[in-house]
Amino acid sequence: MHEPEDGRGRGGWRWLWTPSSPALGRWLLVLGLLLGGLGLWAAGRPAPEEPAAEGPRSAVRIRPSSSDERERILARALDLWSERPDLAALDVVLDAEGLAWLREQGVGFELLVADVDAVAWAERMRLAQAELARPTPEQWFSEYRDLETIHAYLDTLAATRPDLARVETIGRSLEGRPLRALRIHGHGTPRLRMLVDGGLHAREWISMMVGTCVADRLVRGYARDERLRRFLDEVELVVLPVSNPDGFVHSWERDRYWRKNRRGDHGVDLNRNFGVAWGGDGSSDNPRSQVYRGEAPFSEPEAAAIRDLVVAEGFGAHIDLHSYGQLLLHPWSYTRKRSSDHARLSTLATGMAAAIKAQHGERYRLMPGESLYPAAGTLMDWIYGEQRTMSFVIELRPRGGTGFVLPPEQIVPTCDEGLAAVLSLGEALR
Ligand code: 0X9
Ligand code: ZN
Repeated sequence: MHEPEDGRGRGGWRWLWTPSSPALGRWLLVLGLLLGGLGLWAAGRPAPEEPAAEGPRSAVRIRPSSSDERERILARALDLWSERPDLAALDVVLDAEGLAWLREQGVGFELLVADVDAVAWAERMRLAQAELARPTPEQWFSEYRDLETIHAYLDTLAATRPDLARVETIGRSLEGRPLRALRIHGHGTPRLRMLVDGGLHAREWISMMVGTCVADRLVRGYARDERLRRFLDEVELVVLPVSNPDGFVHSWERDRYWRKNRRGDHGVDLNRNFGVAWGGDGSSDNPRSQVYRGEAPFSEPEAAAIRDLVVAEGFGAHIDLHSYGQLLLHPWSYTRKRSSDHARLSTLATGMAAAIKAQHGERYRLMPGESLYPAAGTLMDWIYGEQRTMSFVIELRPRGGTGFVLPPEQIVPTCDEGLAAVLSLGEALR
């Protein structure tokens, strides 16, 4: 994410109705909302904020023709979703006035999501129904799960194989929620320690699901899968699926597109709060920015807890799960300078990309983080800089599409890709 735009992300849940809807559609919609609302109530979840009556906010992909144009677009954007290296594309959120402004300026754009709040609302309604049903283990990854459900699932995994897995609380969030991790290891002394974390950014829900799912595959697959058994006998894995629990709860309950933690009324981007090159390019000192770095390195308890874990453990490998864009990034994030392990890091990333492609044919492009855009104070840079840990960011599915709101049918295939990357990295380094 680039320094934006003061990154307000207007948030809240918006009304789905549009004047052009046919009457029948409207009635079905009202019925759906009522049922959904009932589901929310029955699930004991606070109702989302009153949907605002303003026009829709749309996500568009733009390829600015100059850096000047790019800056003007960013200044106008309500939110920045993603930046892409191919032709320097930007995915931004704009309101109707913003779209009209683009047209006036003659700036071409591709519409990704016509109404981002309607998409989020539809997802919320679907989830309200899903929450009423108790999933069987086979159904667990067919839908997104909230913080409490994910944390409870870690306990289930540990109870299934107490000889392989145990739950640890590595610290607490600003609002006092536990940062719960699953430590997984087979038999014998591990030759490699590996950290996999998800959910540093609240709205990137697929990353929390993939983290949990990788843990699930390893724990439940150990008994019957020779490859997984060998892997876990040699590698000790710590999986922290939700690194930003307060933000995640806020994203479920109030603002689907919330990114940061819940510091003050603005939040801090945890992936700008780590102590390597803290304060540099691609981070902001403006609390309203989506890439606000906080008052000091490790000012945020979530980042400090990860630091303490990393210092205590000495991981040889690390994957930081994010979304979206289908990218494999390696250090550095903050500078164009080649890291001294550039060749090794890109060989490892090439191996991961091949393993991912072998799953469902999806391509993940690889590059140093900075080639995407500069970002200072990231977890990946700090782990690599601090301990020379082979560290990567994986931007999971989708490539564009509906951005952070990925259809639930894609959780399992994306997990296949995440697991393939974890196994490829661990096997290369053990
Ligand atoms: O900006 C970030 O923190 C990460 N991307 S995201 O869209 N998930 O927010 C990427 C950080 C990796 N480093 C660089 N791109 N420089
Ligand atoms: Zn992210």
